[in-house]
Amino acid sequence: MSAPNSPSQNSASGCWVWFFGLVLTCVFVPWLLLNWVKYAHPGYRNDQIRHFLAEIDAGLEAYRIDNGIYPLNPNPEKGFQAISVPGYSGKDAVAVAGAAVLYQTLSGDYDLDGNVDDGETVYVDRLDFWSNSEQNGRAPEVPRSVKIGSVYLVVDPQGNPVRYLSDPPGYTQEQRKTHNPTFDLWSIGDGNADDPSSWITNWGSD
Ligand SMILES: [Ca+2]
Repeated sequence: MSAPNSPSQNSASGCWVWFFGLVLTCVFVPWLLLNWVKYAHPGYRNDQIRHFLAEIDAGLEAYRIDNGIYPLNPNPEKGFQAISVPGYSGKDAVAVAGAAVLYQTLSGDYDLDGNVDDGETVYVDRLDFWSNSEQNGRAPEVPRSVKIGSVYLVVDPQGNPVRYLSDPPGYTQEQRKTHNPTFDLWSIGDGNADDPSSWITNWGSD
């Protein structure tokens, strides 16, 4: 039969319980709360997406000033054939192809080797694949572009391809496929491409 703990032993174990309770309350719970707000709270997540889309929007405006036109997707010069992205099909695939168009026209990696080309204009900083590669040791916490198969894509802070459509100039209202007379730019938000209610778009509800 073991001897009962002395009052000093009970006091010491009580101190440890109290100490761990304090650590749990003062360190772990705030850490958990902070990460929930940072990564899971819809408001924070949507703000991140809006800021990123605003960067892309500004890059598109700068591109138009230099080139007189927004990047087209799909492109009439290529027979309106959308770039094929593995894993996407149907109407959404055309919009997803816009993520490849945005990459090629805004990142400065026009020849699509993953690096910014010499002398090429960068319309959106750190959009090229190399800048987002862990191999360079300075990749952002939230990747801005990825490679799927052989296709480079601009991705939103949730990791989904940014959707982009732009009609050729001269389209009438009847011919137009976009909501805007300029371009449609959007994120599917929480990842459901079939539920427009979760999307973050550059057009209002209509
Ligand atoms: Ca390149």
